[in-house]
This record gives sequence, C-alpha cells and structure tokens, in this order.
Amino acid sequence: MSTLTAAQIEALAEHLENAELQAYEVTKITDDYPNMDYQDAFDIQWAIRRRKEAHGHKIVGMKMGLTSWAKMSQMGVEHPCYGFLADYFSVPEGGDIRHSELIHPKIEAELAFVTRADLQGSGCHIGDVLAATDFVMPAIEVIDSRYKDFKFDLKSVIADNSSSSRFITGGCIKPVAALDLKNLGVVMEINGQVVQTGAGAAVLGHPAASVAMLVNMLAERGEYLPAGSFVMIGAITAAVAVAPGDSFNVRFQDLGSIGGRFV
Ligand code: 0L1
Ligand code: MG
Repeated sequence: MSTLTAAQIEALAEHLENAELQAYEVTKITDDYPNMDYQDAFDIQWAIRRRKEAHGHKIVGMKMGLTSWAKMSQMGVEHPCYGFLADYFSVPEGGDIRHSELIHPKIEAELAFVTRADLQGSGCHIGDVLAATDFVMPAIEVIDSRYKDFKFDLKSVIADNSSSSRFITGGCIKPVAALDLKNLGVVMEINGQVVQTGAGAAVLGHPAASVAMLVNMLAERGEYLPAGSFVMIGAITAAVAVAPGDSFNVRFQDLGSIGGRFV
C-alpha cells in the first residue's frame, strides 16, 4: 500500500537528491507527509536510484544500515534498512574525502560481502549467504543524513537512501571459511586515538545475517541480489563524527586496515 502519488514520490526524490548533491540539510519528510508508509519510503529511494542511473551513474553495490541494536537505539529506530551505492560514492583507500561536499559526515567500520551466485528471497538465511559469497573484505562507510541534526524516523531515512554518501574498501580479501566472522575484531582510530572497537557479531548476531535480511527485504519488492554484488553489512562500531583535517585508520582482524583523511 502506498499513500503518496507518483508525482509526490518523484518530487520527494528530487528534493532529497538535491539536498545530497548540494550538501544542505532538510527537515524530515514525515513532518510534511505524516501518513506516508514504508512502501512510499522505498519508492522514494528507488526513484532516487533511477535518477542517478538516468544521469549516467552506475549502481555499484548495496548497503545495510542500522543493523546493530546499539545503532537502532542510538538513532531511535526499530528495524534495519538498506540503501544503494552509486559509483561516485566510492573513495580510493588512503584517499582524501572532501568534507565540504557533505553535510555532517560520520564514519562506520563495516565488512563487505562480494557474491558469486544470485541470492533470492524470501527465506534467505545465513547458510545461503555463506554458500553464495565469493569473498569478504573490509569497508568503511561515510554516512551523511540529509536531515537536520541527523534526526529522523525510519521512513524518512529509508527515503534518504539510508544516509549513504561515501565508502572505502581496502585491506585483504578472504573467503568466508578463512574468517571467524562473528568474532572478527575491529579497532577504529581517528587522529591516532582509538575511538571505537567492536566485533562482527554486533551486526545482527552474524555478519551474513545482514546480507540475508537485505535479500529478504529486496524480495518484498520482487528484486533479488545478483551474482557479483558488493554488499556492506552495516556498522560494527558506532558511527563517529569527523571534521576537516581528521585522518582515520581502521584495523580489521585478519583483513588488514583501511585509512583515509577528510580535507
Ligand atoms: O547504519 C548506517 O549505515 C546508517 C543508516 C541510516 C541511519 C543513520 O544515518 O545513522
Ligand atoms: Mg553503515
């Protein structure tokens, strides 16, 4: 069921995409559309995705967000969400991220799964994901909610592509059999100071559970995850705000590290 018209979906997609591209804050969209539902929210996100593709961008991956209980309670929402990753969101490892292109960025330590077989829900589970995974690699996500003061509800954040803005991959790739994914530790440093630590199980009890949830959520729209997909699983640590001049380095047990700098 949806409550918004096709014209309202397109107008809200344009509104949120403009805020992303021009790096300005907006009020959460449920303030103006209190009766909008989850289908409306995903329709807006998918309309933003179509706008990117129409402008010649490639969709290079998917991300899950709000996959830890700590993050859900930190942000005051009650369910994980997903978003898409466009080609220009990708920053090279060790590269500079221009803070002025963003509103109020925060970084998160994540893992990414790259698949070698199609995954289709409903009923997708951890075993399906592990069997279909080619390799796992470290990832850092830069989230940047377009909403004022990073405050939103779940419908508003889904429409805003789940705060996606930049990501970095690096370190080593390993097959799932070579990793203890639940106990895989991460240490995040900013300007040489340890600011966050965590382990893979922070993400829905097992990192592969996040990919399974994505597949099952995609199935609700008749979509699936094709072989060769890159999927970020959501934050293992809390998100940390960054300022221009900050450099970061995140160490991932058995998978190397990823560093970069905000300029
Ligand atoms: O976990 C995430 O990638 C963030 C999803 C959206 C919520 C937020 O902006 O904190
Ligand atoms: Mg994230």
